[in-house]
Amino acid sequence: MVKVVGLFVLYALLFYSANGKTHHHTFVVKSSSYTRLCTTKHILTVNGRFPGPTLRAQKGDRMIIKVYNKGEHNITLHWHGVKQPRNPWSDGPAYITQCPIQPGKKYTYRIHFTTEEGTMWWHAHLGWTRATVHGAIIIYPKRGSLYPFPHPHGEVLIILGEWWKKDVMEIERNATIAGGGPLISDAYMINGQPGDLYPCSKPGTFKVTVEHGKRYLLRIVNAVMNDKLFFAIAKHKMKLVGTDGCYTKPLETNYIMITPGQSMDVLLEANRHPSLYYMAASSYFTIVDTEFDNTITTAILQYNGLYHRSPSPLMPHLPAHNQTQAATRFTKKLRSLASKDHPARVPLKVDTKLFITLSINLVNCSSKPCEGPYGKRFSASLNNISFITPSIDVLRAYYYGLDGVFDKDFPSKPPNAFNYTGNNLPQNLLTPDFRTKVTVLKYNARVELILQGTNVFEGDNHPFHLHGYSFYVVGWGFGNFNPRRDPLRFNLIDPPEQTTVGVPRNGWVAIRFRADNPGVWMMHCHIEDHQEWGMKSVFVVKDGANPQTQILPPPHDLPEC
Ligand SMILES: *[C@@H]1O[C@H](CO)[C@@H](O)[C@H](O)[C@H]1NC(C)=O
Ligand SMILES: *[C@@H]1O[C@H](CO)[C@@H](O)[C@H](O)[C@H]1NC(C)=O
Ligand SMILES: *[C@@H]1O[C@H](CO)[C@@H](O)[C@H](O)[C@H]1NC(C)=O
Ligand SMILES: *[C@@H]1O[C@H](CO)[C@@H](O)[C@H](O)[C@H]1NC(C)=O
Ligand SMILES: *[C@@H]1O[C@H](CO)[C@@H](O)[C@H](O)[C@H]1NC(C)=O
Ligand SMILES: *[C@@H]1O[C@H](CO)[C@@H](O)[C@H](O)[C@H]1NC(C)=O
Ligand SMILES: [Cu+2]
Repeated sequence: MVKVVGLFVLYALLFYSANGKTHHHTFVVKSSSYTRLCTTKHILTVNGRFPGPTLRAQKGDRMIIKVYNKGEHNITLHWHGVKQPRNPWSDGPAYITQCPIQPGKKYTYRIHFTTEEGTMWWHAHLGWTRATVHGAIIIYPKRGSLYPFPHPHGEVLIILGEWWKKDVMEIERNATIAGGGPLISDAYMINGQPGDLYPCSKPGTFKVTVEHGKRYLLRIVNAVMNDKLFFAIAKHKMKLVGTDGCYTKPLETNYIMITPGQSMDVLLEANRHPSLYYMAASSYFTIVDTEFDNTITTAILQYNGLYHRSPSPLMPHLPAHNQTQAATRFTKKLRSLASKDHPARVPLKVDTKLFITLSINLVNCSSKPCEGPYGKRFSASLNNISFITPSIDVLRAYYYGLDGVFDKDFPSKPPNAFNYTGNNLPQNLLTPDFRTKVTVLKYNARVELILQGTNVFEGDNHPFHLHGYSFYVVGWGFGNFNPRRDPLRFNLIDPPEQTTVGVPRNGWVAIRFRADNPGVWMMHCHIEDHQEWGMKSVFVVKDGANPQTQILPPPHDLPEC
């Protein structure tokens, strides 16, 4: 009898921990009125909120999210950094894994949190809708397990965003027609608020109150469209403990550099003189002679207590916008935790090697003069392929074997070798090839991917995001990747595990992952401009031999094109 009860308890525990809890949410996408920078405008929101609702769960839990599109734009939602094992149907990128949810229509996303732990986020994945349709995802350790760092007294969510006084959908439309760079933003924001340094913004400035002597976990998400940011807190050091939903070795730092798409968890000890301190963010921007949003967003960290007078908050030191040295001084120190409970499972052997160049291109205009440099249009490419978005999704075409939607021969290396990071590159490199090509990977392939930045037209730091996976950043450097010398320096012990990595301007990164998630997964630059110009591609990961390693069947409510 005792044995039976014991077995039952064991079974119940296993069942419970294997399945977790299922959370239900309803997301109503609709237009709402918001006033920022002295101007009122209508923006697309979820449930009328900006930033959108925060999703909270524990590792192993599931979520069912019913989305109703009551707005006037097509939309899809993506769960950024969540692997969605075997279920690309709920991943979200428009025309890659689903057709848009059209105005008046609905779709239910099914999310399964498996290995992720920490801060991630969700956002719309169709053009510029993500400028205002985004929010955080927080995954706590499983019941009965702890953080791999001292327990914080409280947590503070910091969502970095970007604001335009004009309508973002119209800005996108205009830029697409004219072929130039879109209007730069009027402000950056912390939790939807520009902060004290912008007009009409002071009363709304985000403020957090802390107790002296306590420890806080800051969960930072970069949800801006086009800019990498430096973020710092006056007089306070931060201790980085996680990136993109994976733990890191604790890293003490005065500032972080965070690219669009990345999230970072940092510990803050409230151990300074009780007062008011600014948290602030500004752009890390490396392209010369190009206009960018050179403003600073602030929020206030206030110690609880009574002060004789209300002091004005101190400003932190933020590196200058072009301080690549400061950016790399931070990123080069990132290491995964690689502990017994959170091991680094880096593929030590590789059977699939890919080498992909990242270029910004310029193409001739067919009719009227265009607004890009030299009267041309902007474009962007991977291995010289500028991705043409198909009119039905790649996943459906793959699953049902529909012909004519995509080709399977995305090149595994650049079609022509050249000095990728050279100066004054020949003009004929400017024009890419416009195609819808995917890379097919065998199930469980051990993949090494070199992402090589190029100086075609202009080099930039491109934050690359892979859907369906996390990957290990085993190496990086400036200049051209050297296949003989550079692999000797790869870190196969404790490389950072990420889902978005900034490829240094005129440099490269090497990532490794095991292709153990069958499906159709997008990879793209998370600078919105670049991805719209074509700096994106798709991996089709084939099914494994047994049903547990195969893609799930499509849901019955999948939107139609
Ligand atoms: C878009 O272009 C039109 C026509 O040139 C112009 O009137 C409008 O102000 C532009 N909108 C934005 C948001 O730039
Ligand atoms: C950064 O820009 C400033 C001017 O804004 C310039 O003086 C400085 O040389 C630049 N530094 C680097 C590292 O490019
Ligand atoms: C683009 O236009 C330039 C100038 O008219 C011309 O020299 C060049 O051959 C064109 N390139 C392509 C790819 O058509
Ligand atoms: C490539 O270009 C860079 C920058 O101009 C230069 O320093 C380097 O020597 C070139 N490499 C080769 C192999 O030509
Ligand atoms: C890219 O493709 C275009 C069109 O096929 C071709 O003209 C150009 O030479 C290619 N560029 C490179 C760098 O391979
Ligand atoms: C919305 O999506 C449908 C299906 O793909 C498409 O036919 C329609 O043109 C889209 N609407 C807009 C405004 O892009
Ligand atoms: Cu980019």
